[in-house]
Amino acid sequence: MEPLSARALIGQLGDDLGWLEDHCRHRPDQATAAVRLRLAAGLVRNCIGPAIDDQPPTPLHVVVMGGAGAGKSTVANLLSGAQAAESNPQAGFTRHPIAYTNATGALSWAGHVGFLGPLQRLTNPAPASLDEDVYQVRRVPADPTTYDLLKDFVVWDCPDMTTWAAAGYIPRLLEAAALADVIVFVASDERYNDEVPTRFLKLILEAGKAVVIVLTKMREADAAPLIAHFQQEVVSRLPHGVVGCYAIPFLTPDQLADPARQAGKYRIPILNQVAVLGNPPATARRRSVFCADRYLVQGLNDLLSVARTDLDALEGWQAMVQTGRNEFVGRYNREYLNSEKFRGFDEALVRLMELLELPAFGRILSGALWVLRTPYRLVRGLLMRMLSRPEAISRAEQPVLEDAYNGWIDGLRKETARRAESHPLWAHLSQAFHSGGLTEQARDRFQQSMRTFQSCEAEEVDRTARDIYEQLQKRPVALYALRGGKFALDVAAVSGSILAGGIGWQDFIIAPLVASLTHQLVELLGWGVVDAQREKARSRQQQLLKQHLSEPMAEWLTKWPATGGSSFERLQQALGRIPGLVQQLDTRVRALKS
Ligand SMILES: Nc1nc2c(ncn2[C@@H]2O[C@H](COP(=O)(O)OP(=O)(O)O)[C@@H](O)[C@H]2O)c(=O)[nH]1
Ligand SMILES: [Mg+2]
Repeated sequence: MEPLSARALIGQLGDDLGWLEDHCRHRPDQATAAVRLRLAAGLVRNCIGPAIDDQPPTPLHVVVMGGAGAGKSTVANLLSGAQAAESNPQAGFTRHPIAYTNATGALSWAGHVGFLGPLQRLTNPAPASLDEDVYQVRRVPADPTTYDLLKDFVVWDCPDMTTWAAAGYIPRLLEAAALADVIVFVASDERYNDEVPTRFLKLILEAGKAVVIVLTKMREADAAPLIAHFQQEVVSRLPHGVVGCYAIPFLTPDQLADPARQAGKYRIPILNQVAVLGNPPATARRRSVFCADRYLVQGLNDLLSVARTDLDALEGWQAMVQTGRNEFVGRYNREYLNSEKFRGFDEALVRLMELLELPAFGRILSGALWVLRTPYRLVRGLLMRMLSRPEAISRAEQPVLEDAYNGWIDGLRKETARRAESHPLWAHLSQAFHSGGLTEQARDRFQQSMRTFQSCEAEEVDRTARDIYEQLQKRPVALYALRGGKFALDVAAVSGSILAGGIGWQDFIIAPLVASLTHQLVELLGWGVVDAQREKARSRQQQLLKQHLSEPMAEWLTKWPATGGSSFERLQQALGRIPGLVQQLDTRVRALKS
């Protein structure tokens, strides 16, 4: 794969992962996979992307996440020092990520290409409950009398982690999670170990994020035991990465209204923890980027395994096509090729024997021998006619091919229909066979391939047969030696047997008999040569069938689901491309070290 520019790389990888995510989201059993893919795409776009595109490390991003009503907005206010986030008793109030930044800082970080993926930045103020693929940035005026985290950080308030299904607003919160340099995970006393938020927490830790836990709404006296309990029951079972665990007991309305001044006791330790994690910013950002990269590289197989069922189905189709192909070839052999006589070769034998006769003056001698063999020829012809069984009528090639092909396609059509319910690939193929034109397209292909095959085949058989005598014609020395040899054999045999028995009437029987025997011997040798060539032609023909017909047809059928802009084509593209893109990304991230 060509090395891409940082931006092209981020764009392409983000797209491919995003496509896979989308692909999984529509499968009921692949919600987890969709969540992971979205996080991975987010890491590429929001975390690694800006770093390899030479963006400055500041501001860092601290992202507040947690279950419904856990107190996320309250904690976001605590961090930013103002009551900027709408905390609301209504569960699921916040529907898109909201960034709190200081009043004067540049917003160039939000302008990086691919930032937060499909989330558009709202340009006009809107309530947190706006349920769209957007994010907004709210400016918080600095308060010189209190600690100002917004100097170096952007604080993000997020929608609730209420469902593990990657639908609705969940992808939005994953997008923000991917961006984070620090995650503040909020859990309330009463629901500190809810299943869904804890699963998200685990995922975020797996992605290498630094996590600060904040437990809320307990009685002051319960704070320490609750933290100990949480550490033991939850944190100890999670991957590493939880850097601190803090409690914010029930706040009074005053404290809620002015957290910076009234709730400093709880606020300052958390701010200190976040600030430490972000100091110096370049190191903090590098850590986020390296961890994200490691997650992608190490988790790649896992991420791509989401397409396992699709790949299984594609492989199942491939195997089905191959089985059909073997049957096609087997049937062609059985019903045509094995019984094909290649008549052209009989003629070649006649030509070969003719060649072995002496030319010119020798023809007279050959002629004499020919006359001598007359009784033999007559008897042989008679015998052959008596003995030869009526020939099994071998079928013509074309209908055999057509039938075998129809069998192949019918088999595929039936099997795909049978499996249509089990995977979208089968449904796609079955539909294509029945009404999507696949049958017709395949037939066109087949006809085309068959024409090529047959023309190559005719030429090939003809050439192999011709070769039998042409090779000899081209080598006059060998030809004369053979002719001479045959003649010498004839003469020696005839004269030898005459001399042995003495001259007499019996020679009229012996001479033709011996001349016939030697001729028959030579003809048998000729048959041997021709039969060997006939077999050669048969196996060449098998090769031609493979080369021009069965193989291209099988290949075309195998690839069919992954062509024509189908989702399987996109799937194969994505799967083929992602590993190389991740490798390029990894190379760029490693280069950041120096
Ligand atoms: N009294 C009191 N109410 C709280 C406290 N923390 C959160 N709440 C209330 O709990 C509700 C949910 O809090 P919020 O921060 O909006 O939770 P989110 O849904 O996670 O953002 C709101 O009505 C808050 O005012 C607290 O410490 N004390
Ligand atoms: Mg909220």
